[in-house]
Amino acid sequence: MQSYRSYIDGNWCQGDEIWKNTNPSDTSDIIGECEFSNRRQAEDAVAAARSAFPAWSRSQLEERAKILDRIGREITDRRVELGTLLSREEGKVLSEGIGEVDRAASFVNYMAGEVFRFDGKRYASVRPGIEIETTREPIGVVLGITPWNYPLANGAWKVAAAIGYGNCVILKPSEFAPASAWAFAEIISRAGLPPGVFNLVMGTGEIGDALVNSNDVDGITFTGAVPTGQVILAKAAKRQTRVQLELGGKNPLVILDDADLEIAINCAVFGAFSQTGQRCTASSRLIVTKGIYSKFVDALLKRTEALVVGHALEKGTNMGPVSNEPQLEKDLTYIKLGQEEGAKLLCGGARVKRETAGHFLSPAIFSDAHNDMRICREEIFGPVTTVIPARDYEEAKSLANDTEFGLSSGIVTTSLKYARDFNRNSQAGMVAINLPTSGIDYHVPFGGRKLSGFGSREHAHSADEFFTENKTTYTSPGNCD
Ligand code: UN1
Repeated sequence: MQSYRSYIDGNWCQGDEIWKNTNPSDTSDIIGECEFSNRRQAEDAVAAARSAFPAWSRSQLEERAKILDRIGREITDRRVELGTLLSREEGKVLSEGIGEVDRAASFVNYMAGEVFRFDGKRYASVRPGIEIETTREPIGVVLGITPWNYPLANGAWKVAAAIGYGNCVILKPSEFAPASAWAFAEIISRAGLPPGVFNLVMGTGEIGDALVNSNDVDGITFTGAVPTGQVILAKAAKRQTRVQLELGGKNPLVILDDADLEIAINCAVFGAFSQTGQRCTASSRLIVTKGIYSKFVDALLKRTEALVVGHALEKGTNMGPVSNEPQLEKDLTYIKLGQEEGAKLLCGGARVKRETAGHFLSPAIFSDAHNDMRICREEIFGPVTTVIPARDYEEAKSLANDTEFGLSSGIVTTSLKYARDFNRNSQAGMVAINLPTSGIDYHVPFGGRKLSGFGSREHAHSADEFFTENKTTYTSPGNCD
C-alpha cells in the first residue's frame, strides 16, 4: 500500500498518525495511507525553507524555468494515470480528473515562461540627475494550504508561482485528498530543486494551524472555506504576514426572459452540478425572471433528472459521489433545512445506493426559493442549487449582489444592454456572460470580492503581487566614474 509521507528538506519523513485515504465512490477501496506530520516536522519544514531561501532567491532564471518545465512535462505525460488517481480519491468523474491534471500542467508551464518576465521598470525622477527603478523580489517562505476539491491544480498554481518567483514553499494539502498532492510532490522531488525549496507537510487543520502560527513564514496563500480563512487572517495580522485568501461563494446565475433556453440550461446544469457542485465557483443561486421561470424550471428538472450519479471511474457517470462523509452530512443538513425554510425540493437531495458503497447523493434543486433563506445565503459546497424568482432584470441584479460573497457571477441573456450593465454592476471578482459561473483560464487573474477573497489575485502575472515584494531604488550618479 502506498504511504504518503511528508517531504522536508529533501527527505521523505515518516509521520506519527496514519489516515486511510478512501475512495468516495467505493469506501472499501483504500487508496493509500497518509502519514501525518508532527509539530516538530512542521517546524523543520519552515526552517528548511528558510535556510534554502537565500540561494534559491538568487537562482538563475533558466534553472527555475527548466525545473518547472520538467514538472509540467511529467504531469502531462502521466495525465491519464494522475487523472484516474485524482478521480479515485476525490470523486470527480474521469474527464474532470484529467481536466484538472491538464490545468495543473498548464499553470506550471505558464510559470516556466513567466519567470523570464519577472522584471522591473525605470522612471524619471522629479529631482534632477536622479534615476529611479522599481524591482520585485521574492518574499521568502511561503505557506500554501489547499483544499480537497482541487487536490492537484490548486497545489500546482501555488507552488509553481512560489518557486518560479524565487520563494521557498511549504505545501499543506487537505487530508481528505492527499494522494494527488503527494504524487505532485514526488514529481517535484525528482525535478532538480535544491533541498528545502519545496516541502510537503501532511496533516489536518491542526498541523496547518502550527504552520500558520510559525514566526518564520512570510506569506500564506490559502484556498478553502471562509471561517478558516478568517482565522488565518486574524493570526497573520498579528505578525503582519501577508495573506492571500481564495474562499467560498454563493454564486448567482441570472437568467433573463430573453435568454436562449438551451444555453441557460447548459450553464445552470454545469455550474450547479459539475464536480458534484464542489467548486467555489458553483452556481448555487439561479435567479430567473418571471417570463421564462416555469419553462426554465421544467427544462432544468428534466436535464438534472437525466444525470447519471455513480462511481467516478465508471463509464457513463455524469456526476460522481460527494467527496467525503462530513461533506455529505453537511449537504443533507442543508437539504433538510431548505425544506423547513419552505423552498420546494423539486428533485434529488437523497442518498443513492449503487453497487459500491460510496457517498452518492442525487443532485438537488430547490425552486421558489427566497434570497433570505439560509440555503441561499450560506455556502453548501455540494450538488444543491436554488431557483429564485425575480420580477425583472433590475430585481435579478439586486438579488445577485445581495450576498456576503463575491467570487463569481453569471448572466444568460441575448441583450447586450443587460449583459453590459450586469458586468459593470456585479460585485464579483469574475463575471460570466452566457457561460457557466464555473470554469476558469489559467493565464488571467482569479479571485473574489467581499467574503470570497482577500489579498491579491491568483494566477497569471497577477500572482507576482502576492509572491513578490516591490522595491523602489533611487540612484544618483554621485561621484561615480
Ligand atoms: C473553477 O471554477 O474551475 O476551489 C475554478 C475552487 C477554486 C477553483 C475553481 N479555487 O473551486
